[in-house]
Amino acid sequence: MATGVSTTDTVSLNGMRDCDFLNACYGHAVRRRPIWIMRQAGRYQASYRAVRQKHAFEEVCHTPELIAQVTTAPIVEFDLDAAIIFSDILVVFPPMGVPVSFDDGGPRLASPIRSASDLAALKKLDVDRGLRYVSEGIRQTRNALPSRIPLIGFSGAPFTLACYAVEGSTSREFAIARRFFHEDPKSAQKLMTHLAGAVADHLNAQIEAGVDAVQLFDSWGGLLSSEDYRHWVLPHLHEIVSRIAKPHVPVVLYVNGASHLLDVISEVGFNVVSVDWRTELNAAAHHLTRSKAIQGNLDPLALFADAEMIISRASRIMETMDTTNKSHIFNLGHGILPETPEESLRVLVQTVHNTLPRVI
Ligand code: 1CP
Repeated sequence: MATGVSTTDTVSLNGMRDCDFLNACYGHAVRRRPIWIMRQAGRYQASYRAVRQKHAFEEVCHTPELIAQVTTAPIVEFDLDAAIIFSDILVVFPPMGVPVSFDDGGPRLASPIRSASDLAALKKLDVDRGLRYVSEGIRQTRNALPSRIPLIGFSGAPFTLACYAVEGSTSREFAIARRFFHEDPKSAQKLMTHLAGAVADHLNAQIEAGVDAVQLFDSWGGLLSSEDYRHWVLPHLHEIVSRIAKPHVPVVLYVNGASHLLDVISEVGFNVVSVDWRTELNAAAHHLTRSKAIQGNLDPLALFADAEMIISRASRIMETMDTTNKSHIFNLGHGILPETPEESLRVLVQTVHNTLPRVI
């Protein structure tokens, strides 16, 4: 099922008639090619590190005033064209009865879900009670942000959430999680259904609180073959998209390592698909027939090159996108790394803003 496609020439949401990011999501003309960066509020910023000196990560995530502050900072500091609400994909777990902590090795779940009985103990997500602080953070961020800047809400996609739920921590291959899908497919499907319901509720609550677009992060979806992605993931993506469908809230899907999944993903009809640096932009444009825009796809490590090389690589991405029939939202292929020089991001944003967008 296709997500809402506007019939007007420009998108008018929250008074954002001329919003380049939202117009690009619908394949409409833009004045300037929009750019935002996954994990744009994070440790590469001196201002974020200063906040984290005083507050633990969890405290920032739970405090609406701090959410508004760190979400707004990269817009002001780097002239980015969209903000993404400061939160984490794992916030859905504690209200389901699965505590999560964060240390230097990444997230840890106290009680991973590895059996039918673990699954039976999993609570239904009550967003109004359990994630009220996210909605309040969105409201305060909306007030703090310049009115021309759209705010993106997000959730982990069900498979990526299932990876963490079963594995209990991060992993390169998520072998424990993928083994669970093969060993106990019935429980795995139940887990996916449970998570898909939670994702839809969480995204709808964010839309109600005032976000202008939503992005689903399927960071580990690329670990699956296209056959398994179709079987285990696709029905749940269809369900989420149909449950959140609003004509003026575009839906973006990010999948890391999606080259082999493009045809499968295309069936859902996301407004925008965000791809990593290994995915060929021409191939993505060719296969994603139902999407209006492609987001991506500079390698986050490319921001460690000198300015000349950053400009050249960014320009090549834009030239390639201009040969396709899709709009382009500039982004990295994955989150910006904590050690990235701030100056590199400034060079990148300037390069994108100084390059004329293709006339549609
Ligand atoms: O020390 C710190 O400040 C914690 C680092 C950190 C940050 C800044 C974590 C822990 N989460 C976040 C914020 C965050 N996470 C955002 C904020 C908004 C923005 O982009 O600016 C977003 C969108 C996320 C999403 C997220 N969290 C994803 C999906 C995107 C991706 O990177 O693939 C995933 C997989 C997570 C889990 C997570 N949370 C934190 C870490 C270090 C991780 C990744 C662990 C891993 O590699 O598996």
